[in-house]
Amino acid sequence: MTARSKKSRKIPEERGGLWQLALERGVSRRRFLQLLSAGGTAAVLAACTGLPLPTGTLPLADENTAEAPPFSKDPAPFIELGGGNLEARLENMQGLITPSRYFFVRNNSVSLEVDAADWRLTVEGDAVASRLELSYDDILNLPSQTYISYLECSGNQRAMFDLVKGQAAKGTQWKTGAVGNGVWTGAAMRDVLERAGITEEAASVLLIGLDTGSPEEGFRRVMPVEKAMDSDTLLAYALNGEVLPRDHGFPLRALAPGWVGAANVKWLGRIVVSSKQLWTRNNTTSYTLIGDAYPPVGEALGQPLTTQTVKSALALPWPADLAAGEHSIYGFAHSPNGPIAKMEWSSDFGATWNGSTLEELQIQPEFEHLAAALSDNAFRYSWTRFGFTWDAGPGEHTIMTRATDAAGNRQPDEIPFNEKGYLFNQPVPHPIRVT
Ligand SMILES: Nc1nc2c(c(=O)[nH]1)N[C@H]1C(S)=C(S)[C@@H](COP(=O)(O)O)O[C@H]1N2
Ligand SMILES: [Mo]
Repeated sequence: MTARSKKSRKIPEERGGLWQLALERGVSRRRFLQLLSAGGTAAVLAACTGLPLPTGTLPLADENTAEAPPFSKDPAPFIELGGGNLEARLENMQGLITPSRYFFVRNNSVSLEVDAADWRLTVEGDAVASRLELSYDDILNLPSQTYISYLECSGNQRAMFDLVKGQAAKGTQWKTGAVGNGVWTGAAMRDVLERAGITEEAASVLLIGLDTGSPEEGFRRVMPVEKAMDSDTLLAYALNGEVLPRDHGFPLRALAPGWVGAANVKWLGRIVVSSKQLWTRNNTTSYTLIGDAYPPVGEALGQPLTTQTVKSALALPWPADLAAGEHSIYGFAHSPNGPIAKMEWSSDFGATWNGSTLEELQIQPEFEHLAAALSDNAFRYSWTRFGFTWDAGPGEHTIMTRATDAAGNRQPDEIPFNEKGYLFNQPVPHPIRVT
């Protein structure tokens, strides 16, 4: 018996999160070891969830020289916006958790295919004691957390600058579907930074994705050390109990709950911890609020984005077609500051507002098997589903919705313009034709 296989016989006790997950799924110790030696940790995760291995872990066909397809998932249920962007249809989402087949994708280039066996995460920079290199197994061996969080692109609802305010903003013209709500599993980013010996001087944590195609070498986004060291910020390797799909960053992505989508770097390969405030394209010209209302900060042309804002949308096609009569209308609302406390809707452009029912934060039957794996307080970053009954009369209508979070933040009547169209959160007048 080789040293390597001897070592793997002892693994379960040290496997922490993954072995725990296997136990919860009723995978025997023997089967766990078999899976581990045959297909590595990805095979164990796949067995735990009863789902096939992600294509990212399968060998490439030899003749596969054609240009890589931009996505690994079926684009059919989405609105294709061109480039690497798949907009979700909220009306497909029948429960609290967004199935990954309906989860939006935002790629600055294409979905990268990474072999987890060769992949390493490196942590370096002048504000760590020493350079650290971790394998996929090393990451899976760290203590894990599982919680629900929404993930939203800062450009979600960008089309509304044009459609609602009459001033078009540059960028992908998302309507309301650049958002989803997932069950995420991962290690705390803090644990990895501490293992590298992060120092008191640390100021910026630069996350670098392995995808090229963006103007800089890899997709780069700077995170302030406070957010990187927040115990809720994850290095995530599973979505909805499955191995993280390739389109969402297999093998590892950052998860920065409440923060703009761009902070959640996919196909993460390098972390640079710096004692200086770092500036890159993605916190100076992109993912930055630029406009009269946003005085420049540091080397940025405006205000670099941090958190998302309180927001809501109806789960209806755009425009929606309904038959005259009573309808149950529903939608989703979210805030980076915790739960939604109040929802209102208006069919007269906000002249009068009506109360809406907030649904209990509860996992739908499709994902009930994940309930046991949830950490304490696992719904704190979840979106909320809301609903109301609308008696539709024939004609052209609009319905607006307005969310207020538990901290008292309400969607504003009007927001100032910014050149790249980020963080639109005025109530959206959703067009509905009734016949
Ligand atoms: N490496 C890498 N990470 C990335 C991106 C990217 O293009 N490359 N896009 C970012 C943006 S702008 C968003 S909104 C989210 C989208 O995550 P999703 O595609 O999993 O929904 O990923 C972020 N992480
Ligand atoms: Mo984004």
